[in-house]
Amino acid sequence: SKAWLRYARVAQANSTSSLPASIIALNTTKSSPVYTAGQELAKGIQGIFGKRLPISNGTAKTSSIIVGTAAAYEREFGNSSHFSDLKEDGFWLSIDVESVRIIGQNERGALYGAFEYLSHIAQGRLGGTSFISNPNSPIRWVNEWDNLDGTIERGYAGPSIFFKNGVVVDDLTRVAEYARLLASIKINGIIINNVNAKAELLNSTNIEGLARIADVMRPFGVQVGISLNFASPQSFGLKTFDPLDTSVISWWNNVTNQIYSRVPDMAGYLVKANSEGQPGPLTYNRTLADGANMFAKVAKPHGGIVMFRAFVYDNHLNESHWKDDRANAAVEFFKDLDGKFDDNVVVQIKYGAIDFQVREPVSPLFAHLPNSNTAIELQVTQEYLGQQAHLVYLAPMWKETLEFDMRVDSKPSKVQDIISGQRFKRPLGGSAAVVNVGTDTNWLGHHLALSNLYAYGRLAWNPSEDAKEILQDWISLTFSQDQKVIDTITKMSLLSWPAYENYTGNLGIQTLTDITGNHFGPNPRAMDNNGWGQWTRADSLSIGMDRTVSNGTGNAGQYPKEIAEMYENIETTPEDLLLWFHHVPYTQKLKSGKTVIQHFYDSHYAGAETAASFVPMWESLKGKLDEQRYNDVLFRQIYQAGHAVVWRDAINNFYHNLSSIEDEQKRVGRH
Ligand code: GCW
Repeated sequence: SKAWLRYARVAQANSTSSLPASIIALNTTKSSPVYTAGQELAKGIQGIFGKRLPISNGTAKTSSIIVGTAAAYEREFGNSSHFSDLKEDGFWLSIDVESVRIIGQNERGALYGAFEYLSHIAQGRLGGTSFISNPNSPIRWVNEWDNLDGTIERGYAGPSIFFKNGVVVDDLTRVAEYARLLASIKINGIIINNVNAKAELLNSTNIEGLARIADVMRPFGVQVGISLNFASPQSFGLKTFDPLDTSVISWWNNVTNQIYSRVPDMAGYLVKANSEGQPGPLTYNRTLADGANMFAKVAKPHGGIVMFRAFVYDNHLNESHWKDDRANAAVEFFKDLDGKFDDNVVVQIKYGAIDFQVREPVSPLFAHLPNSNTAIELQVTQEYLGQQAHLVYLAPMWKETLEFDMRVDSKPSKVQDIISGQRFKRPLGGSAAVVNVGTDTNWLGHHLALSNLYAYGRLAWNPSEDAKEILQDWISLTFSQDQKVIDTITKMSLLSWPAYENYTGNLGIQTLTDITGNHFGPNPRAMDNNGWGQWTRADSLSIGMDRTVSNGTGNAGQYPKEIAEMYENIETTPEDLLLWFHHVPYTQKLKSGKTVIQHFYDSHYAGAETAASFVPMWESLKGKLDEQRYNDVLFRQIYQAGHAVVWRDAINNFYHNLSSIEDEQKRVGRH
């Protein structure tokens, strides 16, 4: 449960001579993140150096670690020129032999600086340095899909740490531990319940529970928010939930005031409306913006934010219509609403055009909302990506999305600059990741899956960071600074996403899983003739979705001109998205000279082989890691190796049967 906050003794830290003599925390209120920072510094230094430093609020200037806000520092010690470039939540960290200064723009920033300092010394980086660190965007949230009964939708690490039997649990120890973990990666907000929300969350018992959760997370600078069920007023006895009805508005106003009177710093609301059976404003012929703005208006006086999900689509599509396309839905529903959202609404957009697949083009919606705040939605929980039974390090995939240049108006328009607000000069924006931690002691069910949570925080703060460097920091903090440990886990992790793509869904065909059920394990047949609109259009001759403007669903045309042209033309479409945008014969030649079908066969073998190679790689670390984690991961890697073979054979046999085309290497089918 310590994750990357182990504070193991480091070899270089044998001598404590380079350590200041005391910690000065410039706030002694227990709920203050600066107080937390003081405690955390003492704890970390004790672990890393084996020395307990006294914490004081004294004024000693030399030989001390001082942590506090810029304002508090200047009050105590006079003005400083170091802080002028600090942005909200940012910090200045200065490490010198006898003097460490950790100064936040606000209290939360000071805590972030303390964790940053500890991360430095925990990795044996004991040299002097001085720098300012500011976030790329203000919203760095996690979403938890926890239900009030304690189950978690798409959670793979045991039941909820927040809820049980319809109410908030009594013992919030794990919640506090989670807040600490989140603060250490600079996450500042959390939505604690499922977007498929229940009205009962708003009863008085649960509002009290929410307040208790906020109380334990507050010392870590993590603000709590909730998902709302749009029809809540009706569940509580009103005749309607029409967002323009005055009784509905005053009902929401009243509930919101109640919540904020108990949780004055509540982050805000998350809303999934008119999606997958959830209620929403369209029921009353009101727009999605009308719905979002109703919440925005009641939350605004309290400083609350409304995250409004763009995941709206018709889940009863009919595949016999060649032009039906779920990938078109978000733009169709939202583009005309641009500029109509209140300024404390943020449109939360899933990274891909459909749904958390192993490979998708960036959602075209990012290019259509220049007059709205936006955030990207990622998944740390590996819904379509092996559900933590498979190692899949996701930072490389997120980086591709964040760095993708949408070329809006033929100008540089990276997704990371759109969501930060920079590109379109928006005041708000950022990211949210669905995490779904559970009561398992290791939070996510697979020790190695924590690299994804860690990387999410790092990229939310600074998307320009390198996926490999983030990973190596995580390994060294989590396991060991032994070079072989770092090299081996790095190698496995960086091979893992391409391997998973190889054995689950090639060339942009999506994760070929059981689409109507639990989204785990191979089921290529289920990927057609479903109302969900996740289709491959595979028949005996050909495969792929024609999303061109000239002959298909027109989805390519939803992208800005330069990108649209790239996807419209089969020659310029990146091959890893070939079948996302084009319908081709199995015999279509790729740049490698292979046919599509042969590429399928070969990739599935290659992917399964890579997954199998993780086992001996991991075994080569025996003796270098504690036994429990060594064995836990070994168990998962053996499972992954076997399951990759199941994927390989299921998919290869399916397309072999369908196409009647032989594998050149005679591995597929019966011989
Ligand atoms: O991917 C789908 C999931 C649903 C989820 C939905 C959403 C919370 O299968 O379980 O519901 O997305 O993101 O709303």
